[in-house]
Amino acid sequence: MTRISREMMKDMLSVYFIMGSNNTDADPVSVVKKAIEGGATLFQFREKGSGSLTGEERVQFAKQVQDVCRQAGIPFIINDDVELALRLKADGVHIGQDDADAAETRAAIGDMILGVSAHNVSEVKRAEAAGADYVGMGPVYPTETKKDAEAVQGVTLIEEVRRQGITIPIVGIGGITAANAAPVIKAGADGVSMISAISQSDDPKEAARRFFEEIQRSKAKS
Ligand code: TZP
Ligand code: MG
Repeated sequence: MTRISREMMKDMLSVYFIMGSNNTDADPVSVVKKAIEGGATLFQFREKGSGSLTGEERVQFAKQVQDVCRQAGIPFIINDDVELALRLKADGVHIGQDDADAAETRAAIGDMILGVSAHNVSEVKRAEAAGADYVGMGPVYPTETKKDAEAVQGVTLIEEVRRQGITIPIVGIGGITAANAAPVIKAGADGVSMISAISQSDDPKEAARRFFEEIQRSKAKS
């Protein structure tokens, strides 16, 4: 295998759906299925926080979701668990600043996709140098989903990263809906990621479809 190209990565980041079983009251596997039917382009398995599955139950759930992603041809990324990602032969891993060292993670996963959360320009530069394929930046808007999220930053940090000529693929995160996604792309992001706007929608397929249309439109303009 070889590392994913930047062009492909930027395409995949368009509608990056993230979810764990505790982010929905519906059947989580069917929510993922519907999100992909609607247009999600990438999926992150993020099974953490109160009420989340643990141990073998978590692993079995991950495998089910991975199957759904495989059948749909959508890459399956695992949040913060290199061991599980290697065990399941996932398509990638996403780590936060407090989770693991990005360079060590890159060494452990070979050419799998590596995403790193970054909250300022120097974290973006370090992630890029350590071999990240993309950075997640946020929270762009206020979020109810991540209780320990950093301060809301709007789109100014994404603009600043691009102003400095940094070209790593970027995905915005935090409180993003189809209605407020356009400024994130305009600022220089290659896509948006979301949990609740899809996972808590009564119609996850339609919610994902709206994101997809909005992002296609915004990318065509930028
Ligand atoms: N990291 C920063 S904000 C956030 C994460 C995981 C939560 C995003 O969830 P939502 O529901 O899309 O605001
Ligand atoms: Mg983390």
